[in-house]
Amino acid sequence: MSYKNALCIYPYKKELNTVGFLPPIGLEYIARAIENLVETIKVIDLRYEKEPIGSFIDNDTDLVLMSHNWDVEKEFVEGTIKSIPENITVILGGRHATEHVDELFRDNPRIDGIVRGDGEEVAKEIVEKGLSPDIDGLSFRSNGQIIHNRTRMLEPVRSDFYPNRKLRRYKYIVTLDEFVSDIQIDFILGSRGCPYNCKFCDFKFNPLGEKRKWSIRTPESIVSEIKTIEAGVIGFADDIFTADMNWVERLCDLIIKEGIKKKYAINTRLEVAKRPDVLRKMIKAGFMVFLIGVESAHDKTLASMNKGFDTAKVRAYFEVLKRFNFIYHCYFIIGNIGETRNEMLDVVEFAHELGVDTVGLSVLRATKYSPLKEMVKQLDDYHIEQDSGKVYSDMLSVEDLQQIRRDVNASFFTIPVILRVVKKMILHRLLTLGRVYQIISFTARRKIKKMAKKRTIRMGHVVR
Ligand code: B12
Ligand code: SF4
Repeated sequence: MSYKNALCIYPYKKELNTVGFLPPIGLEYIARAIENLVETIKVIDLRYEKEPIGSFIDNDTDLVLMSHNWDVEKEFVEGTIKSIPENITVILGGRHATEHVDELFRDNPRIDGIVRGDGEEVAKEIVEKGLSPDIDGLSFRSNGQIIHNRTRMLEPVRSDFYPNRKLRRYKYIVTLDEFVSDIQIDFILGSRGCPYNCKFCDFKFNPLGEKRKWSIRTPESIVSEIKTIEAGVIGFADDIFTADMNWVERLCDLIIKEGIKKKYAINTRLEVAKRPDVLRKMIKAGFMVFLIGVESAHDKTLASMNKGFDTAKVRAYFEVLKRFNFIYHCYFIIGNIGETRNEMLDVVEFAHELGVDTVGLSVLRATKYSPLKEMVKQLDDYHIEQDSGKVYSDMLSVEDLQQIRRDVNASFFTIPVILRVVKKMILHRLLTLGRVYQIISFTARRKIKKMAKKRTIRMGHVVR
């Protein structure tokens, strides 16, 4: 073996401000892949660690494996890379690393190698052979040059292989802003890829810009992994969990048969409403939160993004969904091409009419491989902000769009909506009465803070 003592690092301090920390299962997959090849292995998550990085490195450490998924906290991530002693090989992997190979090598002389795309097999080969031109999917530094090896073929998701959660030093807890629950959360991967083709979406692409072939694990393997998980709430990291409802039904049957009592959150599509028989089983098996992309309140937008449904269908699907007590968290995009400010604000009324429980709002982004890039290029009045990829127009700047996003968010969360969510959480046994009181006072505090902030902004406008 070329390396014996590995340290795996998740190198962020905050990640997102709104949701709590979720476990870095990508890095834990890498740890699982090499655990039998090295003599020692540690996984540390810097969001939790109080001690400096040096306290986890000893004289024997010869390999550092780091996830680099996002373009946030640049200084902190780069500082961490810089602080690794010279004698240790530093390898990066993950989404951001895959999309920014050359920039990262240029700006960080301490990076020895970058793994592009899925890292399990590449990491294994690195431990076995060192940084070698034979390893597909690896870019590495050699005599002052950057060598880019061939791209690796994408493998289907594996049934026999789980992330290594045993090396975890922390408990991951459901958190929203300052509200910290006592509920443990974990993540699991049941499938990879997505058979649909929505135009704005890069879920279905791997970080190399290739459309990953959709593949699923056996329900048996998922259930046996679930049995190893301590947390009561599990999020499926799948791009789309419900592409094959017969598979979902088999999984539910197995969970019910095994008597497993956990709660699950999934990314899904509205078309699940076509199978109320499976929805009934999903409730029984513990499925609780549906994350659904509705994207817009307007037919012209839904058609242009190739979403596969119009607003009439959305209404019809929700008529079925409303019969089930899942918590519906729906994604909407602010800044859809061709929509006016008022059309964007229509999200509030549309979501209320449907019976959506919570909304996830994001400003339209054209990421590195997004087909949207071509679309925007053809339009004189639309542009892409360089670093963020956010799409804006001559009519509405990125700042305007962000304000619309804040306005939609603030108007959506009314008292009846909040009470419905609380009721559903009680039904799913996620909340006790004590917790309900805490949430209500937390929400009230948040609302008051927001109103105060809004007033300050308005006053700011008057002064200017
Ligand atoms: C869970 C999740 C989150 C969690 C992250 C939890 C965590 N700590 O990991 C949270 C909620 C924090 C999150 C936030 C965001 N997310 Co998110 N998220 C996901 C989701 C659903 C699952 C990620 C996952 O676990 N995948 C499964 C694991 C196995 O894959 P993986 O992490 O990629 O790891 C593999 C490789 O990358 C590689 N690898 C990873 N690390 C390493 C390290 C080494 C050394 C090596 C060798 C290899 C390697 O090997 C791993 C195994 O194959 C994905 C969608 C998806 N299906 O992937 C979106 C996704 C990654 N998120 C996305 C986005 C856009 C965001 C947000 C910007 C959303 C927002 N508007 O705020 C934020 C960004 C956060 C930030 N800091 O700014 C996009 C990224 C798009 C892009 N092109 O970059 C995705 C793809 C969804 C999408 N298309 O919109 N997200
Ligand atoms: S938005 Fe969802 S359904 Fe559409 S392509 Fe992306 S992952 Fe698939």
